[in-house]
Amino acid sequence: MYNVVKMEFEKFSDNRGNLVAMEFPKNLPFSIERIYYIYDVLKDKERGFHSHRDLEQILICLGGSVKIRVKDGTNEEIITLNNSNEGLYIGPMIWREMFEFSENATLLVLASKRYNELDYIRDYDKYVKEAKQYFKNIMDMERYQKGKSIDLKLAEIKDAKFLLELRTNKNLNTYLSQVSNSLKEQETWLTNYKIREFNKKEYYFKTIDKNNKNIGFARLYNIDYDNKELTFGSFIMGENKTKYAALETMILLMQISFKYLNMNKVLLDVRKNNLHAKEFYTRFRVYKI
Ligand code: T46
Repeated sequence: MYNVVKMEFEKFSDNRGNLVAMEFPKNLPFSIERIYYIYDVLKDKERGFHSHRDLEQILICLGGSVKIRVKDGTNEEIITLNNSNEGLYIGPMIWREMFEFSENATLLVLASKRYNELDYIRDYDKYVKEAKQYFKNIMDMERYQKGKSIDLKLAEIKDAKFLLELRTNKNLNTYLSQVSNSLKEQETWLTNYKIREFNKKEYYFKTIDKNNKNIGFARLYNIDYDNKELTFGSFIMGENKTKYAALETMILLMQISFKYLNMNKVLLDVRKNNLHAKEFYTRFRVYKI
């Protein structure tokens, strides 16, 4: 499912109760231009039945519960919102239907833009056509994700455990920025990454072997579509890596950068003392002092 992520907000709890704070860019992916809320919806009433072309929103059920059916033109999911510190991020080109509002349900919506009727697509057939075109790009990228001995997959929130394992492994993490030992933090990082990915700002790939076993990660970021350049980095391979895993990951990501993303330049993010990486890139003849 594209452009939809469930978010969990930190709760400050003490003997007086709970408080949840949302602040851009700390834990919100966009700055809020509009807020509205929906309440007193009768039990059998359904709302929504439209998509937005540009708008990003976060739906939070502040009391009671509500179900949200989301569609991306190919896939469909139903998400129940019933927790005041949970939000549902819905990005552009997602069809949404809200139903089964419980008594006293209040659905708060944080929106990235002001109200604009022209941003709505209310005709479902028209939506499916536009959505298939909109998400075609990301499906096209899958062509470049198949190597000889490994495949690439876009990282998912459920990869947080493996990511934490690698990034806290002393033998592997010397030249990467340190992360805390918290699974929650890695999940939050991946949640925010997913939203950057949906907005085509960044791509984080997991390398797996042909038996679907996790091997490592690599990232394309600082994507500058105007100047046609991006950065390759956050490259980490587990101790079980296969002989050509690193090489193939690199080649596939170069194909994605140059062929799929149409870049002219890829910058390598390598620390000065990382001799192993220098040696690796020298073999490509891309490293020069
Ligand atoms: C969405 C889901 C989750 C305004 O004048 N300003 C506004 O900011 C909004 C949101 C609505 N309106 C007017 C337009 C309609 O005359 O309020 C009326 C009801 O809106 P609508 O039928 O679009 O409501 P829902 O519940 O079907 O959909 C709303 C949002 O419109 C939509 O963006 O994603 O909630």
